[in-house]
Amino acid sequence: MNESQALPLQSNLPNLDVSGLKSIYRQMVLIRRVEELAAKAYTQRKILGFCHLYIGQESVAVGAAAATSDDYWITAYREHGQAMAKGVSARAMMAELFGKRTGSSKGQGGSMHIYDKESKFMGGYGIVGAHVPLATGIAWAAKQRKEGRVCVCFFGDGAANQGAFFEALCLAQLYKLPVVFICENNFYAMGTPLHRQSAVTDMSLRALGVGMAREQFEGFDAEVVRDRVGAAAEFARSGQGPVLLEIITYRHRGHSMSDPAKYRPDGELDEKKKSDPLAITKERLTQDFNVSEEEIQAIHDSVEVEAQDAWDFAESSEIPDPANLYDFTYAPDGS
Ligand SMILES: Cc1ncc(C[n+]2csc(CCOP(=O)(O)OP(=O)(O)O)c2C)c(N)n1
Ligand SMILES: [Mg+2]
Repeated sequence: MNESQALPLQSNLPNLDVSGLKSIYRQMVLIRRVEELAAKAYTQRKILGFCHLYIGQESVAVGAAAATSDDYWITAYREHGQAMAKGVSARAMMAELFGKRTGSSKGQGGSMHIYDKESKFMGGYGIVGAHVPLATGIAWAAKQRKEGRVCVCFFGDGAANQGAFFEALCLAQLYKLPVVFICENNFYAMGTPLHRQSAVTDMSLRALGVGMAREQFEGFDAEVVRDRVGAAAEFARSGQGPVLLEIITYRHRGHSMSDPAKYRPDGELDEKKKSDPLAITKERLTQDFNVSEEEIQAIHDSVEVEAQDAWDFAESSEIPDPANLYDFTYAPDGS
């Protein structure tokens, strides 16, 4: 029997002070507001194509970013919140969604293909599970270059049933690569509930087949996510090998903009909203750090200004020139 290793109980990250927690709260509020505006823009046909909102899952991205700000990230198509948590501005995000030249992918990627080399955000990907082997490759490169960085790879519960996922885990463990695989279990793959996708519903158990360290936890509290992702990153960074984290979360909206999510059992959404990540962190700020309602309101006010500015910036930016259609697909000069 080769049971996988347990993670260290706590990361070495210092506890967050009030300003650290406020910044986590502001980031989550900003992501939610930008997503709400994206939904509005979509219904006005300012955003075309697919659009998968992250509302309800903000604590996962923002908590993870607080632990791995200088590491590589790669993810799937529900990535607006992850890209912003990692460093993509609200302006560059909204402009990309609007298909404008000022967007993070020069308006040529769209919702599912946000990319930002500078913040080491290695992209969103539309093919379920296909980016997981890329994470293994990025970690391989980081190890060869002795960068001391890990690759954090996000994917869904549905993706954890895909073939390439298993191959990527197998190789990452064999070579002890610095990857933190994060399965964001939001209990649905499109309209299919978890128990109808997989006989094993503890997705962290996928690690056992390749001898990988694993952990499963609830991710509604951004501070908990920061601590556990921090512990996993320290483990991977120190050369002990990759880790599979299953983070329990929930999406408040449908799979994409065309999904009214009628397949949920009655009352489920209301029940899950009781663990809304924003409410949890707000309560911590007001109860434990005595932050006043006025200060909370000031955060929301400044977010409103930033989100509206992003909308205006996106709307007033130019569309890409068709002459550039085939540019940016391959790196110039093989660089
Ligand atoms: C290989 C492949 N198969 C099917 C699809 C269609 N598809 C898009 S999203 C999705 C569900 C994935 O669910 P999950 O991995 O749980 O991510 P979530 O949407 O919940 O974030 C499916 C089946 C696809 N894009 N790629
Ligand atoms: Mg899912």
